[in-house]
Amino acid sequence: MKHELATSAKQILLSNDRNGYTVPTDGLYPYQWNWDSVFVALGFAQFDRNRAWREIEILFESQWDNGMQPHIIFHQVDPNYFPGPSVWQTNQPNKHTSGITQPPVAASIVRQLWESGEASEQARMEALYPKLMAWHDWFATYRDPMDNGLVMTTHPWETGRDNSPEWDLPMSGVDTSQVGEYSRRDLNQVDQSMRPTHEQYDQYLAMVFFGRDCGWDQDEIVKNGPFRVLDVGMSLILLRANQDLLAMAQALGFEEDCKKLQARITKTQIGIDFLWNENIGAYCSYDLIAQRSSDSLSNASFLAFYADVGSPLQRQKLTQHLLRIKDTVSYLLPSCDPASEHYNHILYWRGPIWAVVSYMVGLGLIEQGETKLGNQVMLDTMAVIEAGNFYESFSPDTGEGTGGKQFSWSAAIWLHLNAQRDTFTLQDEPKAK
Ligand code: 9WN
Repeated sequence: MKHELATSAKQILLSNDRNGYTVPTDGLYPYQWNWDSVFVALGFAQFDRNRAWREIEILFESQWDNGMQPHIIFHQVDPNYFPGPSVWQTNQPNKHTSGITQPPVAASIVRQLWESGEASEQARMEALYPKLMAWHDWFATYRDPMDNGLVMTTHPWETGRDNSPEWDLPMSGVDTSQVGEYSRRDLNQVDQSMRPTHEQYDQYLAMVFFGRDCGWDQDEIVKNGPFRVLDVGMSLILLRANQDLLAMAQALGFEEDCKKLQARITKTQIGIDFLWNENIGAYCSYDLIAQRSSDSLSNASFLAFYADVGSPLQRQKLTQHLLRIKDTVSYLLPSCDPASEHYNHILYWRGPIWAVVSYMVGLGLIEQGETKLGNQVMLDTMAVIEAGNFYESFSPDTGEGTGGKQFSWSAAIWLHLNAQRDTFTLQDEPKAK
């Protein structure tokens, strides 16, 4: 059974391979996506390490000169996806990309590949290192408006958690009057009940048009863009990624970079308290335009462990939330709190489980000594993928697959976790005498 699943998972990655990069799924997402690709590398690493590195190397070939690593690389034109390159109009020399970024997971995965690889693979880490650093510099230059190490996002697509209720308030102010007619392609592949509404799509496009109309001028987008939100997910992912980049800088003996990275890490470790919402008992995203917390607990809030932040009391509040949620769903970890009025077990980022976020949360819990809960997250993640068959996401209530089928990152995360399956036990740890 496990052997057959491993064969299917491998097959999905190979069939979504487009000569060195991988599409998230055939049809629905026909291009290379940023954070999808770095997670996909973890899956390839189980059977083809060269291909794993290649995935990330090809991604970074399309990095912008200002350091931004875009969220989509349009390696060729495909009519199945909207909005494509002719809508984004990013006009970058020799590259066709979207105009926004995505969560900076890459440095953390590159560190894993490097540490688990042969000595000869160090050269590939070394070649990627300056590109990762340039991307992190871009975040520090353009996306830290409060100078407290928290990431400001300018589009829900940047966060990767596209229509989380966290964005409802900030999106409500977006003027859609100039959007005009367009034809969505996602609904040709996936039922509307699982996808964002038309109103949300109008808002997504209005934000793209703002960027396009100012020529993707970062200063303008950051100062006057219609969506300016401190994202708890990207902030915690960048904090972790800075720690992983620091480990690489230390190994390479880059002293100046070490100092710079350490200063950024410290800044975020202090700054993150700005996002702590005492009423909710969690870190929550924050709308910089309305100056209000989202008051919304999502799977990203639990990335606190992955980023190694939080006082003992804050961590206790987070684990209490997890234990409560565990009692109300069949599988951890839903993308939205099941107690929220917005919870819907099949609707995009308002309930379904995304294996990649669960993987980061599970890893953080295990690293920080919440082993049993972390193992539960990992086992549930594997269980839904096995029940739901490599879909894009999964219902926490029924385990059924939601969104796109034959999904690369679900296959990759399963391959990665399956290789460590025996380490995920649910027995209580023996009490110290
Ligand atoms: C927009 C590819 C991407 C993921 C995102 C997920 C979804 C795109 C969309 O698919 O976003 O970027 O069209 O819905 O939300 O996390 O990277 O899998």
